[in-house]
This record gives sequence, structure tokens and C-alpha cells, in this order.
Amino acid sequence: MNTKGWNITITSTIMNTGDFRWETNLNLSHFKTKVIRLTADRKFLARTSWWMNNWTQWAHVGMEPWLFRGYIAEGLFQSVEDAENSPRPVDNNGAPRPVDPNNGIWVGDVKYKDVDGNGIIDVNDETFIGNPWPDLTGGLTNTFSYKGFDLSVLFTASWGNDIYNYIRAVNLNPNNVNLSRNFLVEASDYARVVDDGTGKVIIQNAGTNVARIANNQIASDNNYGKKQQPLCGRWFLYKAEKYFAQLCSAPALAATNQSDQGYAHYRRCAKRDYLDQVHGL
Ligand SMILES: [Ca+2]
Repeated sequence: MNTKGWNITITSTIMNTGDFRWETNLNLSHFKTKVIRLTADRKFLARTSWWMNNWTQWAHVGMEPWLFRGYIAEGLFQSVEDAENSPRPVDNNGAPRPVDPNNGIWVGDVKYKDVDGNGIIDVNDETFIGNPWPDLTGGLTNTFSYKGFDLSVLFTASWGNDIYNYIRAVNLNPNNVNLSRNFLVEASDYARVVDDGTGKVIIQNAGTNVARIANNQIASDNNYGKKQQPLCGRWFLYKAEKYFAQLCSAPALAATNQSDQGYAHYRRCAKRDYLDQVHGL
């Protein structure tokens, strides 16, 4: 790998009155790493986890290591016509799954982006959907000294990195209801697929992006294709809009606070995020 970057450190004394002394240290750094060559004779390495479904990161030659890899979700199928006229995931024979409420793709299932434009959703539609490396990291240390006592307060932050919120992905999938687990409140807004009285199948709670509870689990399990993964959770990629702040006291006090403000302001991985990525192989 090749890594290039820079680092700036600014140290200053804010106050020095004899018994009391206040010093600050500001540190900012930026780096970019690129995979130059892999030990194996191949273009990329994939990393998965046995305890995380639908999770993949790639280290690809010429790119930053361990970028998030997955499908792009584009909402839900809104009608039967929408499902019939849109690219659908394929079965093990490479044929698009039928439009069927029990044994195929149906209204309320997740619609994935046909990245290569060939009219079907298969492994070739996987792409790079996020970058875990920050554009900028920083730290600010304030050290207070008074008659032999020291208090050091450290703030750290990062900007520009994507975060894969796996907890959200799992707990927002209503199809996990059989696992007797808790859910996020938003999961209760799962797509209610009903007949509108005229024979037309609609989503009663139109506007939701939470998939229906499917009998066949096709839209959320690993069965629609030999190699591809449906990655129902991959669209829960969130970009940090606010920094993480971590407060650490001096060892004598040992108080730590991890702010969750960043989590509260994540945005859903959007088309723009996808387009921001270099995904050509
Ligand atoms: Ca395709």
C-alpha cells in the first residue's frame, strides 16, 4: 500500500499565572492510502464476517482499502406494474424472479439499482457504496495544571468517513420478527401491501422505505443467486455529518464520554453518496 498525507500540530499556552497553567495542543491530519499490489495474484480481496449477514468490504488494487461493497437500494416496488417493468433479482439460473407475492418479487420489496443496465439484478450490480476512511482527523488536548494536579481533556474528531450502521440495518428489518428481537420504532412502518378495492395492489402506508414482511424472505435472505447477496441491509449506510467527540479526563479521574450525536445525524446512504465513489473496475 502507498500512503500519503500531512499532519499539523499547534501547541500554545493559553494561561500561565504561576500556580495555574493552561496549555492546548491541536492536531490535524489527512491521509490517503492506495492499494498498490496484493500478495495474491488478483485484483481484489473481499472481507466478510461470519456474524454479520450481507457484509462485504473490498481491497481493490488502485483504490483505498476495504471500501464498503453492496447494492444500491432505490426504495420499494410501488405496484405490480412497477415490479414487472423494473429490473428484478435473478434466481440460481440467472432468470429474473417472477412477480409473485409468495414465491417472487412483490410490491413492498426493496428495489435495487441496475448498475450495469442489463435489465436484471445480479452480482454485477454490486458496487462500492462507501468509504470508511476519513478526509480529516483531529484532536484537541487541553491540559490544566494547578499546584501539582493535572487535568487533561481530549477531544477527537473525524470528518468525511462513511459508517456502516449494521445495528440499524438488522433492527429495521421487519422480516427478523421471527427472531424475537427488539426493533427500531421505524420498523413498525413496514410496507402494508393491500388491495385498494379495485383489484390494484398498493402500499397502504405509501412513502415508507421499510420493506414488507415477506413469507418467502426472498428480498432479505441470501437465496436469489448463486453468488450475489441481496444485501437488504446495505442501504443502511450512513455518512457522518457530525464529528464524534470523546472526552477523556486525566487518569486520576478516568471519566469518559462517547458522544452519540454523530449517530443521530447520519443520513441514509443516498444516490449522491454512491455517485461520489469511484466504482470502475
Ligand atoms: Ca444488472
